[in-house]
Order: sequence, then structure tokens, then C-alpha cells
Amino acid sequence: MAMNELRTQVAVVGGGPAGSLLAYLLRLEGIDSVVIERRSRDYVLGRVRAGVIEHGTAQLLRDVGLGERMDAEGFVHDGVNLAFGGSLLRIDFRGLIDRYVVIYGQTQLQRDLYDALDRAEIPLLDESDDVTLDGIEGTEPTVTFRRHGETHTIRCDYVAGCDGVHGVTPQYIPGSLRRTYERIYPFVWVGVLSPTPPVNDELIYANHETGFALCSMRNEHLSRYYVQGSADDSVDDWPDDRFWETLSLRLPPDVAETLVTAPSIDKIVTPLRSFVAEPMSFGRLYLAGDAAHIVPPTGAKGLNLAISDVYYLSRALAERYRTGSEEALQSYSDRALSRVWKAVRFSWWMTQLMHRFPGVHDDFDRKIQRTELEYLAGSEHARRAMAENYAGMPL
Ligand code: FAS
Ligand code: PHB
Repeated sequence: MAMNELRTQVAVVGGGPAGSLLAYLLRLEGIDSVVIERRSRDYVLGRVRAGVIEHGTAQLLRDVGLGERMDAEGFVHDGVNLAFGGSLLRIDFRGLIDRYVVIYGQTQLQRDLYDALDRAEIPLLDESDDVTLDGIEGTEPTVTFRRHGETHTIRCDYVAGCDGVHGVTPQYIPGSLRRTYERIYPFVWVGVLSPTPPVNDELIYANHETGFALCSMRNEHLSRYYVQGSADDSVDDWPDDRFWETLSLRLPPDVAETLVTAPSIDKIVTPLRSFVAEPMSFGRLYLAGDAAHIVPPTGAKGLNLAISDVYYLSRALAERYRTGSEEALQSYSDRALSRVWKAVRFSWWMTQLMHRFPGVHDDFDRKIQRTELEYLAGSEHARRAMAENYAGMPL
């Protein structure tokens, strides 16, 4: 591809799940795009992040031809478990609302997405730095960036800001228009990937007096575990021994006794916060995914929201190119935010329900937490509400 001066219909900044899926969905609509990614392809493919694909998201991926490896390698889960008071409470998605989730790592999905871009010959310009936008209030915005020592400019009709939590595109929404909403949680998640069989065949979210824990997995030989840590913790504060001891303490005894441990093969410390920036569009710039909103991973929503955003955006762009109407583009932000806020609420609710809030929660708060869990245990309606949020609200 002759570089320096490029022309495409949609310039996509960011080659994570949002950007790469958007480019692929646009191609299915006959719309050309170019993906500009700061990191190397291998770096992006090496990131270990989310693990839960919502019912509707899984169906969307199948509908657009991206479900084959997910269905071959992913695990359909009909429910999830909450651990408190030494036992498990199962939330039965299938029995309550006839839905399920698929356990399939974001790492694997990202691989599928990059393979799809390659098959469709959609340019993924990785290792692109210093991205700047211009002309987003006009009809031919540009994206300028440096790649392999040269400066390039892409002229386009629209720019999609899919550059995540540290992205540059959100700054092109004028501060006078931008409203942000944030909640920072006073703790972190310490995440471990271990070459061990999962302790349970479904996920376990544990509320314990010493803190939260989560048991997830990637396959029958690879487990993904998290424990709540202090807000100022770093990976160095969590040697494997401490991690396994804390996880084991926070699980019901009959579960903990079957826990298989091994040296971790990946370890991260990730802060938890809720963040939404409105609006998600300005001029010819449209934001999607973490570039516009962040949720604590407690509700397993971050990846799924990135996918629903680009589903709406791709359909709005398709309508524009098919009919000339910009109506769907004009309502994109409101439509995406309506679903975003429902996921933000649920992620906040799950986080409030399952964690200890040092220096914030008092005895009253802890009694409310326990009562909420016991209400779930005693009310099918309450479990149905949780099931429909966890398995995913309709697209
Ligand atoms: P991403 O951040 O995935 O992708 C943005 C891309 O843009 C990145 O590849 C980045 O390199 C690139 N980029 C950034 N700035 C750029 C620039 N200036 N120019 C070009 N490219 C640029 N979600 C869950 O549901 N469960 C989890 O357990 C979970 N764990 C997470 C752990 C971590 C450490 C992080 C950061 C996120 C986690 N998430 C989790 C959320 C995560 O899955 C996101 O929701 C998901 O990756 C969102 O996808 P994108 O919006 O594409 O953003
Ligand atoms: C994961 O498997 O990484 C995972 C699962 C559920 C969550 C968060 C992360 O809520």
C-alpha cells in the first residue's frame, strides 16, 4: 500500500476488540476502512484480559462469521456462582431466562479478529505513533500518524475512536460539550493465569470478610483467578504463595480443598473504576469501547460493551452509505450510552455487592451486602434480574 497520503471511508484509531471488529463489520457492509494501532500486532495478541462473552455478543459473532473457533474452543456456561457464608449460590441463566454465556478469552477473540482482518485484506497499520486528528467538524477529516520513521496522513469520511482507556481520540470532543462520570474503587484486582485445571466448572464470585475473589478459566488446563488487593498494591506485593493462600481463604472450604495451584504464567494488577464520557460522538468522530467508558471487570462487561458499541456504529455508518441518511449516526451516542449505562449500573452493583470497601463501608453497609446476597438466595425474581444483566441485556 502506497503510504504517506491515503484515502479511505472510515479511519479506525485503535486495533483492540472495538477497532478490529468495527473494521470487519464495515467491510461486510462494503465500507472501506484502515486500522491504526499504536502497539505491535504481537503485543496486542499477547494481552490477557476479559473472559466472558455475553449471550447476545456470542450470537452476533456467529452471525457475522466469527463464531467458529469460539464455539470450538469456548465453553458455554448456563450459570454462575456466588460464594458467601461458606457456600455457593448458583444463578441459573438457562433455567431463569433461557440464556447462557460463553467463556472465551479476549486473547483468543483478538486472534480471530486479526485473522478476519487479514482474510478481508483490511489494512492493520500497527506500530503507528503520534496519532493526531484534524477536520472532524468538516466533511473530510484526516488522521496523521508516524509509522516506521515516516509520517502518513489518511483522508476519510469518518473517524472511529477505538483507542481505549489511554487513547487520544476522546480529547477531540470539545471540553465544553463533554460530561464525565467517574467512580474510583478503593481496591485493585490481582489477576493470575495458571496452568491448572479450574477449581469449578462454572465461575465463582466470592464475597469474603477479607475481600473478593473470582475463579474463572480459559480451558480445562488453564485457570484465571483474581483476588481483591489494596489500592496501592503492585505485582511485587503478590508472590504466588500469598495469592494462592488468599484465594483459598476466600473460597468455601469444600471448594478450596480441591484448588490446584502452580506457578503463575501471567500476573496483573488492575485498578477498578467506573467511567463514562458523554457524548460518544462529535462531528465526524465516533468513539467506541474503552475510549468512551470503563467498567470494573466484576460484571464482565468491558469487552461486551466494546462489541455492542461497534455493532451500533457499523449499522449507522452502513445506513449513511446506503441511503445518505445520517439519522442513525446522529442517534448513535444516545443509543450506545443507553446500553452502556445499564452495564455500568450492573458492574457497579456487582462490585458493591462482592467487595470489602476498606475505610468506606461500615457495619451497616456490610449488613446490607449480606442481606442483598440472602435476598438473591431467597428470590427467584432477584436471581432473574441478575441473570438478565450478567448474561447480557438485548442489543
Ligand atoms: P482496548 O484498550 O482493548 O484497545 C484499544 C487499542 O487502541 C489498544 O490496542 C491500544 O494499543 C490502542 N491505542 C491506544 N492509544 C492509541 C493511539 N494513540 N493510537 C493508536 N492506537 C492506540 N474486561 C472484562 O470484561 N473482564 C476483564 O477481566 C478485563 N480485564 C482487563 C484488564 C486490563 C489490564 C485492561 C486494561 C482491561 C480489562 N478489561 C476487562 C476491559 C477490556 O476487556 C476492555 O473492555 C476491552 O479491551 C475494550 O476493548 P477496546 O475498546 O477495543 O479497547
Ligand atoms: C476472566 O475470565 O478474565 C473474567 C471473568 C469474569 C469477570 C472478569 C474477568 O467478571
